[in-house]
Amino acid sequence: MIRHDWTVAEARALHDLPLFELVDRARAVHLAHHPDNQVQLCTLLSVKTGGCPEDCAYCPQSSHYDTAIGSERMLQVDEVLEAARRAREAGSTRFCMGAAWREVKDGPAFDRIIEMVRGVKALGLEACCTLGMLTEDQALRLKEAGLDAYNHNLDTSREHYKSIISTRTYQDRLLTLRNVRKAGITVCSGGIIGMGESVDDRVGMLVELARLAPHPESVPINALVRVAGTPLEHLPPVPGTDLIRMVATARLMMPTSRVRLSAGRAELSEEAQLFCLYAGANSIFYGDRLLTTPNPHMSEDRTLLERAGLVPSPPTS
Ligand code: SAM
Ligand code: DTB
Ligand code: SF4
Repeated sequence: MIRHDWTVAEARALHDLPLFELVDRARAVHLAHHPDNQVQLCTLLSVKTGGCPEDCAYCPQSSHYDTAIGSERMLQVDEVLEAARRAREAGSTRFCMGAAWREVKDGPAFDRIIEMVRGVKALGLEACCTLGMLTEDQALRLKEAGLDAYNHNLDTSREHYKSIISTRTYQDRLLTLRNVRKAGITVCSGGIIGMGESVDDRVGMLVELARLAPHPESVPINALVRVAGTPLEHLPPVPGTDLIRMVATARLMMPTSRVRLSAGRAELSEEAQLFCLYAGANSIFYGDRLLTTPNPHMSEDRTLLERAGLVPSPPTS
């Protein structure tokens, strides 16, 4: 049954089950709704890196913090399409373009994004963007260009949000998600664990995501990549079991969504990654880098999948 009325207490009761019981339940739901042994491979590319005016405490691209990432020029369309071609040749089916923007502004930069989306679609890939806040008109233009999905994360619970970001509100995020949905683009929205939040914050975020009707088609679960110079750099790493619990709880609450095991895999053992894929994750970021930080090497990921008998899922569009 698909539900949009989960309470934090209910979500918490699932999350806190003995691990094997939680995973057994999540696996049963997973098998009822998704083809077994398939993992969607998505490749990320930062098309505009650094210099972002927002103050997201986790982010190496925020201009508020002194990190190794400076503000770079926006990539040209052909540079992006070359990377997309390589991603397709490596077996990826979705290509996601990210920009370190607070919001999309109409004009030449957005026009260039539109060309990138058209080009990625012409290569036969699913196209996704993550560009910050969007108006309804901008979402419609992206849809017309063929955009399949828009990533815009809630990141954490409504309560914890204020301790992580001061330059925009939770409501701003929800409004953009609504604009994306209205334009007929699929929604990709999830968050990050390991930012000093409580377990109630973690499940509270899942409750907010599950409140969206329909549920987001993809739910990325990131473990914080602790980047030098950001306010969160000295937080402790996320234990693998915490990620497994988040993935399994997301799978139980949003049975038909793709759950993506996202940032943080480079610090996670192969066994913990496989446990997440067993517990309901069915998508990963594939490529040697995420946006600005390292991801496991593609050859390592291929080996991991092959050893486990997992195969890339076919494109859905
Ligand atoms: N600027 C746009 C925005 O914030 O929506 C798009 C790019 S932003 C980098 C996309 C997402 O990456 C963020 O919402 C956050 O969830 C994730 N992210 C950024 N830095 C991260 C980090 N250090 N560790 C884990 N996830 C991170
Ligand atoms: C998401 O949830 N995780 C990705 C993607 N959506 C855009 C981004 C992770 C970024 C990790 C830090 C970096 O590489 O800059
Ligand atoms: Fe900017 Fe996005 Fe990074 Fe926040 S997460 S600082 S909005 S690039």
